[in-house]
Amino acid sequence: MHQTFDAALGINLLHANQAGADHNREHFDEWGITCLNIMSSPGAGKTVLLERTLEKLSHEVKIAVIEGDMTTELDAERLRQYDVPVIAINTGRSCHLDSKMVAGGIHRLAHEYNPSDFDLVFVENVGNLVCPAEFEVGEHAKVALLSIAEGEDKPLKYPVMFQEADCLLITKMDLAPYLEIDLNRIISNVRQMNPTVTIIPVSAKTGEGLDEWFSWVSSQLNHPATTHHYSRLVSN
Ligand SMILES: Nc1nc2c(ncn2[C@@H]2O[C@H](COP(=O)(O)OP(=O)(O)OP(=O)(O)O)[C@@H](O)[C@H]2O)c(=O)[nH]1
Ligand SMILES: [Mg+2]
Ligand SMILES: [Zn+2]
Ligand SMILES: [Zn+2]
Repeated sequence: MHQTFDAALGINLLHANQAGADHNREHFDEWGITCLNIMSSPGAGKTVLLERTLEKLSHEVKIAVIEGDMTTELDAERLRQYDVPVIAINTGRSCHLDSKMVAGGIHRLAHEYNPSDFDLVFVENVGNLVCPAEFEVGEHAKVALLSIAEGEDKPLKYPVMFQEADCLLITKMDLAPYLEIDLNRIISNVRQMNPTVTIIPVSAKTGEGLDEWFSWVSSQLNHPATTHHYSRLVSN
């Protein structure tokens, strides 16, 4: 997180962010929308996963995307090809989305569409394994991606992301034969951080694990996890 040299400032920042996250969640709940916050380090495969997911689910489920990137609308343009509303948010110098930026996005969505028509909003966060995990944006569940190429030790070195995730996708499984990496070791390191997280190894290239991912997404439509991660962070 930013400005960790001053713990009090950090707590204040998170408190202010939490008020905005609660505001956003109230909107989502009022409109009957489930919001999933998709997070990972840069390039782990968030946008490709969303492309596969929109391809599969956007005919049955009414979906919108809030796409966060520091600059450019490159990812937003990729997702617009699937005929869903994609609200692009450029964060400038900030390496995560905060609840105020996402509020801007959902107010735009509500202005341009009837928000009650939507079932599901995906937020693609800025590629970063650290602060997106701490800045709640009003989501009902957090999804973290870790690509198989990133190393077995990442859950231990970047614990907050793995502690906070409700679902962890281990991505790019098609690359596993080319790497000296032990999937079971990754899984046991994740379990050390978070014994209850749903873990799904996937490949957007071969389709491995995607059906299980689609089922998990569908299960969130009726029974969202709605964990209040922030309270846990502050009280600990
Ligand atoms: N081999 C393989 N490559 C993948 C897979 N998923 C994504 N990629 C590749 O990984 C690169 C990054 O994918 P993106 O989906 O753009 O990653 P991202 O997490 O959205 O990246 P940022 O938004 O920049 O953080 C692209 O070249 C993808 O084609 C996969 O399952 N297998
Ligand atoms: Mg992306
Ligand atoms: Zn940041
Ligand atoms: Zn509002």
